Amino acid sequence: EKTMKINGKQVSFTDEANLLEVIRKAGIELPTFCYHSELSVYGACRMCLVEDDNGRIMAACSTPPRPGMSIRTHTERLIRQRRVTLELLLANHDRECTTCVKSGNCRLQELANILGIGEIRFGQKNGRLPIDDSSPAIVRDPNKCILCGDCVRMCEEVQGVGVLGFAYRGSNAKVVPPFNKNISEVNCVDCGQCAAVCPTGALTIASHMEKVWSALYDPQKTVVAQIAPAVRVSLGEEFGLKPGTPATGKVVGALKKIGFDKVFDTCFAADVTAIEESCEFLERISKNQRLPQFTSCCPAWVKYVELHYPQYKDNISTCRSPQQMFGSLMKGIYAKAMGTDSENIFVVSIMPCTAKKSEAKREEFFKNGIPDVDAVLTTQELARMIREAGVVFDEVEEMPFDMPLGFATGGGVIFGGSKGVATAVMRVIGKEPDFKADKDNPNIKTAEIDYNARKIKVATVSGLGNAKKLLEDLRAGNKYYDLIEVMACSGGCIGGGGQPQPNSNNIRKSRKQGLFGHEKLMQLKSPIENPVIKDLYKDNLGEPGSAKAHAMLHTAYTN
Ligand code: HC0
Ligand code: SF4
Repeated sequence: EKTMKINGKQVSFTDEANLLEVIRKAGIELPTFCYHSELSVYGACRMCLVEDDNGRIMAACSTPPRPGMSIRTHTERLIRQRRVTLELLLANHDRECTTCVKSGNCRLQELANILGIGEIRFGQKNGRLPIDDSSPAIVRDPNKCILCGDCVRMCEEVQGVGVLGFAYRGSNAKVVPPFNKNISEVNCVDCGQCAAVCPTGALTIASHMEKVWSALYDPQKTVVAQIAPAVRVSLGEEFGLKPGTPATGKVVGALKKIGFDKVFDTCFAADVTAIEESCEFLERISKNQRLPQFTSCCPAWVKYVELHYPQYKDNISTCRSPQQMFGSLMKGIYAKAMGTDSENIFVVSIMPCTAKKSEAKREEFFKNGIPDVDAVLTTQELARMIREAGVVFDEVEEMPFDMPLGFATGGGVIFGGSKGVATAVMRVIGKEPDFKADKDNPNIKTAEIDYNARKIKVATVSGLGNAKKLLEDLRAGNKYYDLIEVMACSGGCIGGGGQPQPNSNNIRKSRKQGLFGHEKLMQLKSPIENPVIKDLYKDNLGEPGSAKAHAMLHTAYTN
């Protein structure tokens, strides 16, 4: 164990990567914009400056801790410097906080308050840059960018997509897509991870809240919600619950208070997905065709393959995602049973995800000009709507999901964390995979399953950067798997771009524990045990994989 002095007190440390980690572990908070433990160190925001006994000033994030060091974190000089840095950032920043969606959750606003910035002595830059709202998922407001580069590094280092970068120099520097194009014109996959790390309102989520309010106010419309698996263990964070606390009953209760007519569970549709996907998988295995089979429930992953690895398009399962299966079943079968029709039913998904907004708009998922899913709210947007409606979350009475589309098995619930989809698909064929980290790449988890004298090899991976490595291994013939689950966000949907911020590694772990702990309490584990789905096949679809099931639950991705 090594020791150093922070503000005159001895502090011990071990393998912390930098001074900032040691300082924070010692219970002292230093402000930062550009530091994220999962991204490379950029050292550009100059907020985490510290001073040694010789008056030397250094950025804590980019200084390795050394035994015997003695540093101070809050001297008069440091505080003055931080204030000037922040004032300069604010001078270049659109300060219309009252109308900014990020207000109350903005790091710039928070630090201006903590550092006691009362006035800004520098003149504001003239002229406003246009807002890019071309993407169905993300809105980019360059007037609010502080050039911390968090989004650039997230997109490049973690997601391996790389559609954001720095352009121009000096006071004209900007973060933009290549050639200053709009987001919709570049190879963005809508995962929203850029917005999840943006400390200000420069990258935010395209909102569907107005659309949903209008439907709720419209007496003609029957408004139904479906709640994604990952939302139940994260929404509570917006209202002071510990990350990972399951709040399913509260979410249902809150939606009813807001005015939703019915509240159903996406996990029900996830059960259907697992059944259809395993049927498709067994068929491919028996014919030895289009293997490996890739899961298709993450739309950012589907778009990633379409844009970046089109040679693998046929490997994607033809199953629609649970979100889209739900929409199709709701409008195609259950609307009638509810005494309404597909024109008057308005389906709202509550998702941890920004890419689900673009998925719902894909032309494959429209029938006669009507979308199967009308609006997609992220967890963040739902929290806003709850507040806007004056609903006190603490006091909301817990309620059960409505039947019949509110009944799910544990297999459907675990879809929200990585390994969940592949596990549920294997449960349908009667197996429980035991995933282990791959020895060559610990980010890939694999399992082998004995099935009819054949070994089935399953792999799961999350984070598109990790998926890219796996694809490269497949392409080079270094690796082979039969079934591959890919979720674009680290840890799966629990780490989605629409989840409450922060979305750090530790918080994701808690959400995952919450979700998998919640599934332990469920009586039925395998999707094929779901009684509502048994009836669905018996009364409507026939067998898994039937022509009718294909028409309603599968697709051909046409892009
Ligand atoms: Fe997911 Fe899903 S698990 S993608 O991450 O498959 O968004 O939570 O709703 O559709 O079920 C997101 C989460 C879902 C879908 C499900 C799948
Ligand atoms: Fe959306 Fe989940 Fe895919 Fe992330 S992993 S893009 S939250 S579906």
